[in-house]
Order: sequence, then C-alpha cells, then structure tokens
Amino acid sequence: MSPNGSDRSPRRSMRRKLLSALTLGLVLATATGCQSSNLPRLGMPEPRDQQGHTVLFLWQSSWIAALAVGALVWGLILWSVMFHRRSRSKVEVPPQFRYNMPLEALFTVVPLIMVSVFFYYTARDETDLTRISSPTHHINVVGFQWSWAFNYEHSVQIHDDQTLADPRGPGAYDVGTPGEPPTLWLPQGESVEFDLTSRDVIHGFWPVDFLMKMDVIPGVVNHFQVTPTVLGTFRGKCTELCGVNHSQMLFNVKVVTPAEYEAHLADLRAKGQGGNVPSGITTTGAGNLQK
Ligand SMILES: [Cu+2]
Repeated sequence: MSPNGSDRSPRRSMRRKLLSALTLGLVLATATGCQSSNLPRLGMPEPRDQQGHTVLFLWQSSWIAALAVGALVWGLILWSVMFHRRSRSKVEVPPQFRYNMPLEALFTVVPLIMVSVFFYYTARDETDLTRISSPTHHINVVGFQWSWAFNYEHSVQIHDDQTLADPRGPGAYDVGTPGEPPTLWLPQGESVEFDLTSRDVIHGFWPVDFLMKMDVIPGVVNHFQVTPTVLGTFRGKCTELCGVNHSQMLFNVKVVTPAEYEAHLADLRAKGQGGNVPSGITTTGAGNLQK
C-alpha cells in the first residue's frame, strides 16, 4: 500500500460516484425523448404560424448547445476542485503549467468552431425567415405616432423594383377605433407578405405569437412573410421606443378563415374604407422611393 493510500480510496469511491451520476444524467437526458415538440419552449410563446417553428427550434437548439458547453465547463471545474485540490499531507507548490502551444491553440480553435456553428445556423434560418416567396396576400403595415394602420391588398406594391397594381384588386384599409388597439385580420393557412412603412419615426412591428419582429423605418420598406396556422386573437406591439405614447402602440392579430377574411375586407369597403391610407412612402418609379 502506498504511503497516501489511505486518502486515495475515498477519492476513488467519490470518483466512481461522480462517474455514475454523470452516466445516469446522460441516460436520463437521452431517454426522455428529444423531439422539438417535447422540448420546453424556454420563455418563447407557442408559435401560431409556420415560420415561428423555425425560430423556436433555433432558440431551443442554441440552449441545448449552450447547456452542453456549460455542463462540460462546470464538470471540468468540479473535477479540478474535487480531485486536484491541495493535499493535506503535501504543502509544496504544484508543478506550474504555462506556454503550452497545443493547449492554447485548442482554447482558440474550439470557441471559433462553436461561434461558427451558431453563426451558420442563425444566418441560414434568418435567410429563410426573410425570404419572400409568392405570397397570396399583401398587407402594408403603417406605423405612426402612436398607432398602426393596415392597408389590405394595397393597390401598388412598394418593392424597390416593382410598381405593379396588386392583382387582387381594390384594397381596403383599417385604422381601428380611436382609443382602442387596432386589429390586423389575417387568413388562416394562406401566406401573407407584410410591407412595413412608417410615417414619422422608427417603430418596431412585433406580432408576438409569430415569433418575428422587424423595424419600421421612415423612407424604407421592410418585408417579411408569414403563414398563420392557428385561429384566434393574439397580441402585437411596437418594440422601438418611439415617443411618449410608445407603450400604447398595441394591436391585435386576429386569424380567421379565408372566407371570413374576404368578408371583413368587403365590410371595410362597404363602410367606405376602400383603397389605402398614406403609407409614408410614395412610389415615383421603379427603384425610386420617396417620402
Ligand atoms: Cu412605435
């Protein structure tokens, strides 16, 4: 038996216990099933459109990757604290360790790889989420101090390179009732492109349950596309501090059947709300946008 064999055996049993705890944790983590629908949403609302699932999965995957790195780092810290602490019998300074090139290269390369993986998946999903692909409906969302207006099927598309009339015919607008949040109506299961414009300052358009938001900038037209999947009324708000009544810049998002959506547009036209309200942008020719 070695001179310090007496303090080695409790260490050995502690090491064994730690190893079995780690194995048990790993088995539990893998055996409980890792389908994205089973994973906790970690603070994210339940997505109510197709695109929201991409955002949610990116969020969950980032958490899993971060926790895996965290577990490795915490494990190494615990390992050092438990098994490489100063011995009671030995008081001398342990061997010092420095200028180890392979180790320092590892410290640099591993974080670079981790950041590159995060960057790749974020860029891939962002490209996917901001892509516009032949939407069925076009809605011009107009932000102004301090509310929202919605130009449904606006008659002139305001893409930088397009000045075509909307093939779906005359538009309709909704500015809501003064003192109440306006309601954005959307058809379930059909793709909708939002063209975001501002009449004054920068606002932020955030239909919360679609897990997507985008800035609404004067003189600029921003776009994104959603396909609502769940019927119901959801929340929306401005996410850019835009003045004293910013907190009141709320709206509702009402997802209805396509027939109800068309009926609502017909109602608006019947009330004299055909056409569009000023969007803050006028189109004066292809590629030429003016305030
Ligand atoms: Cu605002």
